[in-house]
Amino acid sequence: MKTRVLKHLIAPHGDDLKDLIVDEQRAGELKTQSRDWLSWDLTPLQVADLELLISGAYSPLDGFLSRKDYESVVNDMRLPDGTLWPIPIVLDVTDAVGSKLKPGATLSLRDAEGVMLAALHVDDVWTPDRNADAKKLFGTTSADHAGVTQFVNDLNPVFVGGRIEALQAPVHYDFPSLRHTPRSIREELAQLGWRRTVAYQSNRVMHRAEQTFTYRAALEAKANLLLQPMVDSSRPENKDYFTRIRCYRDIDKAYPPQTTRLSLLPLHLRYAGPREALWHALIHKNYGCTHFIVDPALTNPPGDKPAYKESAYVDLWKKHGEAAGVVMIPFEKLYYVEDLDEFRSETNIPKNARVLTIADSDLKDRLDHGREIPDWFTFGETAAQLRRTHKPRYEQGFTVFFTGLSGAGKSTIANVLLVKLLQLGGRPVTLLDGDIVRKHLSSELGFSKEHRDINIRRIGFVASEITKNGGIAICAPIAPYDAVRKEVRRMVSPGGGFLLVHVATPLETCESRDRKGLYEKARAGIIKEFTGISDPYEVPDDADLSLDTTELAPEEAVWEILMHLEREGYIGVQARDVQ
Ligand code: PPS
Repeated sequence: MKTRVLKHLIAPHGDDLKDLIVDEQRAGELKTQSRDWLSWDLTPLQVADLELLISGAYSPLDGFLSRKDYESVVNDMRLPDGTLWPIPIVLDVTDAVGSKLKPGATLSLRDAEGVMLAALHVDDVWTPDRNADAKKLFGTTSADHAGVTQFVNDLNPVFVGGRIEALQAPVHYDFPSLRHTPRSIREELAQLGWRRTVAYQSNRVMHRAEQTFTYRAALEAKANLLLQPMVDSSRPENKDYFTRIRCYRDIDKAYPPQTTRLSLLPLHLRYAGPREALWHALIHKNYGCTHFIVDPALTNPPGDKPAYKESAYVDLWKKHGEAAGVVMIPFEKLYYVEDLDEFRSETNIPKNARVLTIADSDLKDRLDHGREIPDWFTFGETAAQLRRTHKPRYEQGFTVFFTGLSGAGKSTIANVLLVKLLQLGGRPVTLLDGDIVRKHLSSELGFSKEHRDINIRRIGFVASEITKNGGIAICAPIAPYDAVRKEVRRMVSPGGGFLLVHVATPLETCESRDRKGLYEKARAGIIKEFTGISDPYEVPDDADLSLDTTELAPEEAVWEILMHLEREGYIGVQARDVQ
């Protein structure tokens, strides 16, 4: 009965939907045998690939590609038997593990907790020329291309290919009710009688424009809609997928009842442009979809200029669309035409009509400052979800990071700032002064570049935790190196504000003060590697404020910092609060 119903659906890629989970008896055997096997702890990307292999989303693959398959995919976008498959699915391991593996061996694949998920029966172990292969896959070897760096730098050097026997799928505790296998989605589509289904895959929050586009696309294709938001948490920009998925859970209701289905896709992006979009289409076909909305923004690497033009997607589809067996629907950005109270594509906007859009940066700005998010732009539930996560700046945490020479006045200003912020109230304040940190966090460290960088990274980590949780961190180390200061900014910024204050008191002033007598010792060569004397200080080019204490009293310096924080919206300072 079930087979007859399923027949109405589009066939899986390669006609056979894989399911790599073995029965209980075989699982027991594999577990027992695994005592003698080598183990590999899977990376997040590999866990995602394994999950999609196991569930059949990567049908017709039944394991990680062997060398012959890999080369055929990289060179021709096809498996050796001619089946279209544009992206290589590989298991990359370290030299140490690779050197111990031979064809015929079995490798046990484990998740981060050490649970054995699958056995890999090794066919091939080889070291590919990843630079040459990146050129074929991405059309470039540029280090600015996120796909290239992921493939060339992030993957381990040795690839292992072979068939998979799985004991269990990776376990997810987040949104379990929204996770499905291609088989379960297919059964559901068949039961609902959906023969034609449009897949929409996205790693962004959907607003009214995207909802309208997907609704119209499904209507035009006389099809239903499968929304597949991605749950790739490997990159910082995708970290907050919890908020995204909560938004999707609500947006579901914006479509007519019984027309739309929501399911999470644990897929990691490769940023391989058109060939990746073609690959996504095959995955959606395995979920039972006949149409696929192709948004070039999804598979282009992040950057100002797209690496792959829209026309490249259309061209590749012309060449391989038939082999893919899925209809491509090019995504179109829609604009809100105020006079018509309607979304239109760029070519359909009446002359002189007032068009409204909100760019990502504008939306962030509105959230930062607690400004209105208009109803024409997004749904009330979506705006509320975004506000829950992205608090206005006056409720966000922040870090004030001082840098400057020894004796420049960092600690004095930091202490006054601490007191003023406590007087202002509203947030917990933590002072991470150079001396305190060196005593409690970095007591084993010296003053080599390597040790100073470790010290600053530790401070950055603590500051980012404090900031993320809504507190204020004041840091006051010398922090002489630019690169690690920038690293700290990148660590802290996603969770709140970051203000770099250069205490730019000149060396002569610091040396003439010489409160601790350290300069004298440094000049005499008693203290080695002393910043400004026998060790470098890289003046920041990205300081938000620069203060020279030769001319400023500590209270004046702190007042400038408070004014800056107020201008940026992090605090509201009334005169009585700081007097
Ligand atoms: S760093 O470079 O940011 O890791 O340094 P930091 O943790 O702020 O520590 C600086 C304080 O350590 C004392 N000290 C030295 N400073 C610079 N170079 C050398 N070689 C050195 N040896 C000891 C010095 O008192 C610094 O304190 P401040 O408060 O900056 O004067």
